Amino acid sequence: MTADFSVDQQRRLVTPVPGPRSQELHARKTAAVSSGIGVGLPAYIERAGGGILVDVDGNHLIDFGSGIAVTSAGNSAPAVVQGVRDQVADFTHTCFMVTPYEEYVAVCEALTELTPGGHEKRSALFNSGAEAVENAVKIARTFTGRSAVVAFDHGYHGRTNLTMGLTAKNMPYKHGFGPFAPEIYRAPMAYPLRWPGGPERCAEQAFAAFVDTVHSQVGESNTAAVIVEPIQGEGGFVVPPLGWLRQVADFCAEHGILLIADEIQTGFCRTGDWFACEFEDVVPDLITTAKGMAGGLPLAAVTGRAEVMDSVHAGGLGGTYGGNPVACAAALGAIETMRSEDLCGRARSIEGLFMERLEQLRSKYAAVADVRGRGAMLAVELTTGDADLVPDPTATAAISKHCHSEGLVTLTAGTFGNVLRFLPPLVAPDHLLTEALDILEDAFAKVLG
Ligand code: PLZ
Repeated sequence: MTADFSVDQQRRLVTPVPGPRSQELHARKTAAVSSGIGVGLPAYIERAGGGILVDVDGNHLIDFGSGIAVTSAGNSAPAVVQGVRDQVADFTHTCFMVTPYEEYVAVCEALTELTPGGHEKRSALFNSGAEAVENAVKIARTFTGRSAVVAFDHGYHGRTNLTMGLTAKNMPYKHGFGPFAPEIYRAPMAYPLRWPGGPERCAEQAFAAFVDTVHSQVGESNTAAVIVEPIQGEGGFVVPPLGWLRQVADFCAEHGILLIADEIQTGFCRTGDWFACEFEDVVPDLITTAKGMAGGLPLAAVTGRAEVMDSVHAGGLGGTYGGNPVACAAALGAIETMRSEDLCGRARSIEGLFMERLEQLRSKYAAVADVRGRGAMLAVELTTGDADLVPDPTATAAISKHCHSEGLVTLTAGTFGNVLRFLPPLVAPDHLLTEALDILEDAFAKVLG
């Protein structure tokens, strides 16, 4: 890998985290920003690159979050910076629907090439993941002439009204924000650790339960789409057992139901492939992408079969800023970086490095009920250590907090708040990852020891 980082790749703490300047800014935040916008670690960032975030007090923090799986190709990655600089100097906006430009088309061409399946495809660009999901549902309804959408337990698809309805978890995403959009149904998720019949029977039984939901509660011929994250993100990095996704895809194909793969978190090399569906050779009808695609600028897409995407009347899709030229230039830079640095391969080597250490934690602590994930999307699920798998969100939060105080930015996830998840930038050098895993090990000893 080319170590072309503008920021020194060393952890360095010069004040407690958060330090005094961050605390001052946080007081201003409290006075000016809605309390509805929560903050995980109030260390205010002024620079970042590689695997390091530099805060306003001068602390160099190791980044295990990538801004929730966004800065996979790096923070201010050189090709992203160059693309954005050039583009912002040329023009910042025309609205593609008014007078178009090449960068939008080039991003859609890249999506055709990179997403699963060799069939003819089309894409449409949007600003956020939630917006992409909303539009995927619109497109699926138009194409099929059906209205119902089936999502899964523990699924996360966004915070807009339709996507809140698709999202499973009440607190904090949905609580008090209803009523939600109609014609959304939920099937059990193939969650091996927590499947009542045990992990061995999870694939088969969860598939049967899914079929039963569609058949008896919705009706196959009323179902426009099934939306699934190939590995669940906010829901706790739940990895369904091999074979389950393929069965779901085959069932959808058999009944004319469109399969929407929500790869907003899993996409763009994160799981060791360009897209997580590839692991099982599943080709979705529609795929939603965002996050890692544009190196931190807001850009999202729906990509799908040409006949599906072209079933929508002209003017039926769009938005003022969707596919903004600066965001598209950033995406072209991020994609170029993923290709030239083989970031899919890098994600797989990160998996190897992490898994060895995480498995050690599993063998040492009964509270570690599961270690799972793929590529650089990895997690540990914590329980109170008994056979009932009672979730332990308190220990999870305490471990995360300890990591924060040591300058390691960690995230939690899961319906029960008991999953520590790891999403390092794919360009983070090994020595930082190793040091961060040492910090994590100390945090486990301190909290669970
Ligand atoms: N689908 C699979 O992971 C965004 C949300 C963080 P937006 N996940 C991070 C939060 O608390 O808001 C996400 C996702 C999957 C859709 C989305 C939504 O993407 O760009 O946040 O709208």
